[in-house]
Amino acid sequence: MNYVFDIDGTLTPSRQLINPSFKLFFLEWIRNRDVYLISGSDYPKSEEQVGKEVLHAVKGCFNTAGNVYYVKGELIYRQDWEGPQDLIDLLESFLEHSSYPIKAGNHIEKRIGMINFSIVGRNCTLEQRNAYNLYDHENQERARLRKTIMEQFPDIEVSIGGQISIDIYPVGKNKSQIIRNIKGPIHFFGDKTMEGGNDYDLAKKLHSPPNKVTQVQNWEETMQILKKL
Ligand code: M1P
Repeated sequence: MNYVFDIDGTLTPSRQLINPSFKLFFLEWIRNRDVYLISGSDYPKSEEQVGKEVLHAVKGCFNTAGNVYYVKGELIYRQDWEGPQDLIDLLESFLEHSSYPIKAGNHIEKRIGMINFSIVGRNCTLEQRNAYNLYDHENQERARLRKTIMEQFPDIEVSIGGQISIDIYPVGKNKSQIIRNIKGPIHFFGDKTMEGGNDYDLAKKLHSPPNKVTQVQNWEETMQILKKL
């Protein structure tokens, strides 16, 4: 069995560092197992969050929704994508018209193969991040942005990854694309496996045996489950 873990919300709190005791446990757990990581974030952020030891202990790490692949720190492939100018204009108009009062900066982040967009901005503090997340739960702002983009750009797919942002990429260039690089059955752990979430497309392809999907609420639940495996 291959084990694939999402990072934010599954192995760490969103955009935060891995818990030190969970890290020790996880390093031991992955010994002699075929383990891969997948994130919407880029490789440097994954390294910052889980550390080099974990990234080098797993078989491979897929980043920016599988548009980049690293094995033990070595870049294996990358698929670039420049979003069209019309899309950038639309994101800028969302920013201008959102009634959310805090705009902390770094709202449109171009990554390899995708664009990450956030109304509150990636430069927000942890407090601002949590506050936006609460606002979004109540107002469903990200779900509305997602719907509008997908209606206006049929070749583009949008998913809601972590707490404050949406991930935007060409249709099909979502996390499910990593399957072709992994031989054999896959047990996938993710926190956003519901429709619209950024683990959904991968989870959908793995829903029947011999594959398996486990949806978790947070890293604590992941740890409890791994202890029993
Ligand atoms: O990996 C999950 C998500 O983590 C971050 O989301 P947010 O900043 O909204 O909590 C982003 O890196 C996002 O791209 C990614 O999908």
